[in-house]
Amino acid sequence: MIRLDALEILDSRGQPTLAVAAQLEDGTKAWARVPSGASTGSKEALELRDGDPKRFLGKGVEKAVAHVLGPLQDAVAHLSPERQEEVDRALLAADGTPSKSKLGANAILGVSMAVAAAAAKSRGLPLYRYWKQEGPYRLPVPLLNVINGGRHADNNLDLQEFMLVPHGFPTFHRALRAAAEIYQHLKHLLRERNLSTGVGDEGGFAPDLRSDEEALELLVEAIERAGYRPGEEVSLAIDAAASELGQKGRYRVQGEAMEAPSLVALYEKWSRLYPVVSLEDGLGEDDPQGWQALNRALGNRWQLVGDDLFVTSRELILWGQREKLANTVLIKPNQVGTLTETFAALEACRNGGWRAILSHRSGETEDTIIADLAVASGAGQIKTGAPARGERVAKYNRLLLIEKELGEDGMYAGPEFFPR
Ligand code: 2PG
Ligand code: MG
Repeated sequence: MIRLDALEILDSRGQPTLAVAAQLEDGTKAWARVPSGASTGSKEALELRDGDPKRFLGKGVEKAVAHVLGPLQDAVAHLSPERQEEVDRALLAADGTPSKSKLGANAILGVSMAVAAAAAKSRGLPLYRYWKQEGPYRLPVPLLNVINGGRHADNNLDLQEFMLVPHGFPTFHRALRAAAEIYQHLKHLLRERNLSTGVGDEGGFAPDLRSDEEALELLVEAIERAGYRPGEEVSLAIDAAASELGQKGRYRVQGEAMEAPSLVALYEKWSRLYPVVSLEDGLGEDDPQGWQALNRALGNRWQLVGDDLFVTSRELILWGQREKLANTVLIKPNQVGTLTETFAALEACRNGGWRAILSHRSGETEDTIIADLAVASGAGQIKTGAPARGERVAKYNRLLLIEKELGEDGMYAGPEFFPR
């Protein structure tokens, strides 16, 4: 037996989102909260909004709440909470559309996650152990977004995210400490140059800079000031979110219009100048030829990550593997809408010899399920914003706790994933 509850709450941008609870026969009740993206891929499952301009400027989620309490409740009422696949199949059947547009992927994912959380709690297990009973466990390398641009900030940077990758440390907590120290040094550096230390949606600083390259330079300088070795201990990652930079293989970067080959050449130049190890959405979701060229040019040196390109869809990942478009996938449960489909996407990565990165959304809550997912899946990487702001550090703090809980049974993935 599963009894659902649902509530409209606020996300980190102050927009409404959904909290869903599942209560089981033994009385156990657990809540899950659903995140929300800004730079969304066009093939993502549909996030249902009320569209009533009198409430939250049209962004209310009362319909999604009603769908949880009505049709989704009916679909799962008599199922066993431990049978996640059956639960998720019933949710999909209740919706019946490929994009989950009838009941809303936010409503569906909320139920999917709440059921898992309640089942784990009723067994007295933390989620990561509920999903993976036996160790050893892998603690993920965090990709920390410390300079925000694009759709996540009102500054002049075209690219959306400039991240620290503290891979060269023996433990997760030591790696996180390095990133937190670098973040503070970066703040001082910006102040000294009279640049803004205001932050963007994911807690990274959002100054106006002369160019996107200057962001990379600032990061290298901040790493050095903090006393770490760029490239050896701490490297860089970029999310260009290039679907936002143009259409049909034409992009606008640093004031210049260019086609895929010029943008690939720019990335190649950066690969010689800066200690970058990972590039996400370097090209648009509608430019597979561009991706192939990028993969040929940099695929053996950089992690090339598809976010808008694959939207956590197993089918699209398999297509990407056949077409040799990338080598890594960003995994966001709310792009696809159920935990079962999220696991299927992770499995497709593993089977194809690709990497996977668990990821937050730019609109987040205090929910920490992606931290547990990262550990349970052994994906080895997580991207969840700056080492600042409650909704971001909630995930990092959860990982600190898991690491402590695991002791000898937990291994930091840094040296394994980014040997330098
Ligand atoms: C991204 C995400 C998260 P959003 O593009 O990777 O950083 O942003 O949630 O806005 O899609
Ligand atoms: Mg992205």
